[in-house]
Amino acid sequence: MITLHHLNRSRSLRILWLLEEIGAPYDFVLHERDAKINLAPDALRKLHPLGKSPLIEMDGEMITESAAITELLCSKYAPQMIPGASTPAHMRHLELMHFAEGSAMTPILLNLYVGKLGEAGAPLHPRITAELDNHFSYMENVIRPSGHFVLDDLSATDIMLSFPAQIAMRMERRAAYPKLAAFVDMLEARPAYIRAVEKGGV
Ligand SMILES: N[C@@H](CCC(=O)N[C@@H](CS)C(=O)NCC(=O)O)C(=O)O
Repeated sequence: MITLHHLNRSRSLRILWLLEEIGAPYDFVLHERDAKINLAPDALRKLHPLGKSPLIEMDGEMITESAAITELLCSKYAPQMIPGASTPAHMRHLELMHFAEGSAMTPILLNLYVGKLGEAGAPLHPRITAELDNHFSYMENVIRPSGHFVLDDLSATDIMLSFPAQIAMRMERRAAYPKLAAFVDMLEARPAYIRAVEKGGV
């Protein structure tokens, strides 16, 4: 049995979406961000020292990190969402699974935090904006003609890259990255994604 500890308005939505896609049985526990400081409640830290979401409980283990969770859930319940070992698609899968949190999120988070500095952060913004576009344009250029990242159907990397792609759209880059925009439109129209939003909020 799987339990998802979900934080509202967070990267955990992609795990909730994945669980809905693969049809695995799971329990859902909603944790609400603090209304004033917007951080996770203490309840999450009591479950895991990092106090972050997504957090899943599976086979008696508490597991964090979206990419690890995605890989584990796909391996067990939807192996067709991971390209076969030793294929070029599998190499791209590995690269993009790590890229999502290890690279694409860096300028996104810098933009968020430096934005809070107001004028004091202004000298950093040209570099941050250049790096945002560096990462978004890489994503735009590796999307396949099918509109997915490594396979011609939904895969684990699509789940992981959904979050930075949605942020690109929120940053008003729809016209700059039309393939990313189509990817976001495609995933947000999927019945499993709609069910995830109904359950966990955006
Ligand atoms: N690299 C981690 C990031 C996890 C993470 O930072 N989650 C955020 C939500 S998007 C969180 O729990 N923030 C609450 C807090 O820091 O209090 C992953 O992909 O799972």
